Amino acid sequence: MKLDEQVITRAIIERFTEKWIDHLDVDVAIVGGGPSGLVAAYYLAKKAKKVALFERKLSIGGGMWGGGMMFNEIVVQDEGKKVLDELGISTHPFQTGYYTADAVEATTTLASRACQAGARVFNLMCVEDVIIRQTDGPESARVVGLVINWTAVETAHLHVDPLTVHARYIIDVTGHATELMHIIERKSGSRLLTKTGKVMGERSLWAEVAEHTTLENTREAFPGVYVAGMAANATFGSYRMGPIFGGMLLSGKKAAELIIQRLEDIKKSA
Ligand code: 48H
Repeated sequence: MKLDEQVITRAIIERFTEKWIDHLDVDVAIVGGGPSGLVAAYYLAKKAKKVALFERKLSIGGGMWGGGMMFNEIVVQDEGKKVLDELGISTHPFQTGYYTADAVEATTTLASRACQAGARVFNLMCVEDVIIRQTDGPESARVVGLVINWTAVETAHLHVDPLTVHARYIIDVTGHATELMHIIERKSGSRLLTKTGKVMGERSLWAEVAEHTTLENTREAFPGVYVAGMAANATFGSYRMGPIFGGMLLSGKKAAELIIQRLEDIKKSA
């Protein structure tokens, strides 16, 4: 068979454009392709929800590739192991209640399960703002979409306007930076659903407490926006946990379950 460069080029442009147009209005837009974002994408897509995940970097996986301090192994506890089991990721008992997993196997399998379940990943795109609608004054404000741009535009500080995507729900899984919640705090003119009404900030390392609070803090932090993973603790003012990943996995799963419930409720009441 003779290969035609024009066909190859057209195939890429047409297929990417189709994929993108098909995801301009989604059930859930996920900001960040770290472990919690990928797990959320997997469980949402598995329930046939339309999911677009935006990741600033070329590679998805966030902080999981590097394990702890570039030793590419991660640790999970009993509860976290269950999620790895469900996803088909091998775990190895270390001592009672602690398991390790190869960080590269964990990251690549998470990514592949999310994509194969139907979630669409848009890498090299960053979310630079949100779309907010108010039906009745600032207290009725709700995030209804994202403002996205190429990472290359951000990196090169080019003055190029962004494009948009609409979503019924959004998950901020941007990790330690909690980027979306900071933008919403700054621009919405409304309080976040935290005690202070603002991003409360991440506290120093305390693995035991942080792993529990990651789950408790996985919830709606502004109408239409859930926080999960490290961003959940940063938003609601709890601790970091170091390279134990059970909380991240369980948090992504919990965010997906909460949103699935909300979407089902909307469907029933329609
Ligand atoms: C597009 C963006 C944007 C944006 C950021 O940091 P992550 O791995 O986040 P989590 O919460 O899934 O996992 C946290 C974990 O990796 C970790 O850091 C832990 C457990 N730390 C404990 C400790 O004590 O240090 O992934 C976030 C992803 C990254 O890939 C970013 O590039 C991406 O989000 N991202 N993508 N638009 N505005 N902001």
